[in-house]
Amino acid sequence: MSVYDFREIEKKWQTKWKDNNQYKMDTRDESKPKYYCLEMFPYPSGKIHMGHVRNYSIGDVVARFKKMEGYNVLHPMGWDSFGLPAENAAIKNGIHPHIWTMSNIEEMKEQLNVLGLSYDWDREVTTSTPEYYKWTQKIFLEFYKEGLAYKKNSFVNWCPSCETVLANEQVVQGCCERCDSVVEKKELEQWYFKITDFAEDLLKDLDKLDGWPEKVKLMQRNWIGKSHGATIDFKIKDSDETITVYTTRPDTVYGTTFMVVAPEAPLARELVKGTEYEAVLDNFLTKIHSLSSIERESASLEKEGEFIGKVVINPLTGKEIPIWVANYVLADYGTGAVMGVPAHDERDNDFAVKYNFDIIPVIDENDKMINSQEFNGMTKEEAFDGIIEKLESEGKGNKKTNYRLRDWLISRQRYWGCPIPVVYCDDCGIVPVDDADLPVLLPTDVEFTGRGESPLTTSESFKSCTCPKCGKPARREVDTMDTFVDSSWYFMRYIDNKNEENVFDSDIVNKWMPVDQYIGGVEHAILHLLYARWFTKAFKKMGWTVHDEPFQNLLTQGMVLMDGSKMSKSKGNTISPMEIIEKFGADTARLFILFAAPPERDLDWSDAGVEGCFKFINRVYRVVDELSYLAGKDVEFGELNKQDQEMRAKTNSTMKKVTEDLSVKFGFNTAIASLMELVNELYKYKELDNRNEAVLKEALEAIVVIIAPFTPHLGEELWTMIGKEGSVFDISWPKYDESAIQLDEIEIVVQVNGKVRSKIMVPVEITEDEMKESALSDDRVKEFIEGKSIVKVVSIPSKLVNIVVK
Ligand code: ANZ
Ligand code: ZN
Repeated sequence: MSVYDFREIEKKWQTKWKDNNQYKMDTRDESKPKYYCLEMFPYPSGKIHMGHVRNYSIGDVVARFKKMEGYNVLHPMGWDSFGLPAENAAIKNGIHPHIWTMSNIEEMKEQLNVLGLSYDWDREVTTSTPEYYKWTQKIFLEFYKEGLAYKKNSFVNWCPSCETVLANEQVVQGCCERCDSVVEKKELEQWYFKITDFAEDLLKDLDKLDGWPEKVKLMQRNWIGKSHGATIDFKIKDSDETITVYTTRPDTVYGTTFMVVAPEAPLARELVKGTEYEAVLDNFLTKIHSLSSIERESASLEKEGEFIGKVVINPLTGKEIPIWVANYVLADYGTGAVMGVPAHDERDNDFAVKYNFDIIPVIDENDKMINSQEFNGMTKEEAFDGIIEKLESEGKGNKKTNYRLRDWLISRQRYWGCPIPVVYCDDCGIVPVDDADLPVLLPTDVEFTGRGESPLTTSESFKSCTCPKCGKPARREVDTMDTFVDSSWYFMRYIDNKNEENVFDSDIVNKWMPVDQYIGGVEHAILHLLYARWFTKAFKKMGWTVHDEPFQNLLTQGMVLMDGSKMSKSKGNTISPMEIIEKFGADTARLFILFAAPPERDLDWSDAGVEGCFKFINRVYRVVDELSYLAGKDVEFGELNKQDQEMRAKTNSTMKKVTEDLSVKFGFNTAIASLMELVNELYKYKELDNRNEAVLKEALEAIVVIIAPFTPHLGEELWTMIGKEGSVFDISWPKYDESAIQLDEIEIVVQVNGKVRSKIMVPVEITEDEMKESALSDDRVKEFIEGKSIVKVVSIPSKLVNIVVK
């Protein structure tokens, strides 16, 4: 008898897989249908954590199962390897970010291999290598040509500690997502991607994504934030100019008693130009700049403002209304100007109370319009349409939909990112780098001090260049791109990662996209997915690809918790995957993580659970070892007795359940649970004196095949032990014998007071008492007997239960 030596087994199979190129696949092989299984690629921090183990174990089961189902499976892995940590390491330890990154990648790749993941490493992409970022740069230039990348001067979120610009989404409640410092505002010229051009498509195409969790689609919808309303023009008194506001409540226009403008908006500056109010605005700006964005956007913000000297006229009432600047108006939403309706808007109300503006209600308690001239008596919905119509006919406003979505600010004042491939020439302005000169390489002579603006400014060799257009001395762009740019198209590069001529070959990408199954953390539910969706739409518009959406199905896996809270370094409640693997092996780690909870739910770490899985694996190993003598034996079912039939039924119904669990939903935990039952049954059955060896063999093979995708090293080992050749992953997923299952259960009818109320499945050999019990505990039956008293229960064996209640 041999013992389960996971160290030897796992090493052995990892080596074999590597030597045999087991996971190499050919995207141009058309003999099978394609299946693209993708897990979110990691940032190479150097060590994998339990979240990775979970994410990648799920993906691995899907990939292995789909392959056995007969698909040509693309299952790649790579590295999202630009980003701040490498640069911080350089500042702290003086290691060049490239060296730090590459050594982390090596370490992490080793760890992923130790987990037994079925990646085709020939398709690996590393976003920080010139081979990859050359194409990120090419994409940028194509976007620029299409007008999808542009530069603008604007107030940006500035983290004083990271000394970098942050995108809105990197600001969490007014603080830097990375270091928690309070974010400030700073005016800079920045590159943007015009994602708002596709706002409507990004919203509407969510409806096509049946395979996405509703909650993720909702988060995307909210982020895009479409609203319906109107723009209304207010004429400035004694001037030809007008101020346009965006409102979602045109029905309240008669209740407008003031106008408020965002102090940072260019409009505010224009309004005070050349007047004594210039100083007022300046003072006010200084005052609010010391306010954090948390405070600016919070509902409880103490509203503050200043009159800035001008008056507008309400287009419908002709009434004069003062213009103020106010801290609660945002410069980059709508038009940056708001009509103040204190009777119906809370923020406006706070402001009006503080500064003594009139509060005129225009809708009464019965939801009828008042104080609104000819609209009085209407519902607010009627007034909404009616007022827009009136404004439009008088040329004073327009119906308007608005999106909360902002363009994507991609400039970063950082070194370790993809250089933006443009130069600035005094004569020619912004000049794109020629394709032939790509990639614009990151220089190596850079100082990492952690201060000032982009570190690239410290490299003279990088900064000074010649203009591609006129040949005169020019300056190179010193900002790099947001790393979300790199991860917005990596899944297309995997398909054709060796292409040296182009970003990718359109034909092959069109064949392989969209990704059939994408798996990753819910923390990427908004930005990464939105950006990847936008890239996909932009590529389509440029004629590179044909698909509308990148990810057909999305699984967002739950977190790995320890005592109810997320495992995290800062909380010190982490378990290192490598320690677990050391102790129990990768197969046990994988099995536990797949068994402990459904994939989309949070999972509570349990040492006892891990040990339980280890014991189970040992149990499987022992029984296979014990029965492996059957390998060389020719056996036949012959005449089967009741117990043989039951064992066969169990084997085949388990096969059926696992197949369904894996192909229609991600029922890994339930699949493993039924496998455990099957193993228990086999243990009992094999002890019978008159056991049938063909039945044993059938059960044994089923167990080996079922366990293989979850615990691949063990699967291969057992496959060899039962006398099979080659890899278990090269076989077709076995079919089950439906006729063997039928025996196992029968359907019986349940009546309440003589009326058929339910049909339930029960084991063939059920006793009458058990039959009655099952009937009484059936959910549908319960509805009819709840709160009533049971007079009697009668039954006909294998057929019917009748419950009499009153
Ligand atoms: C008048 C009004 C009356 C408004 C009322 C609301 C309620 P959503 O729904 O989020 O799109 N608004 C417009 N631009 C703004 C800006 N730059 N900064 C701050 N607030 C702004 O919000 C649209 C509403 O937010 C608009 O409708 C406007 O106030 C305000 F009973 O106009 B409303
Ligand atoms: Zn020039």
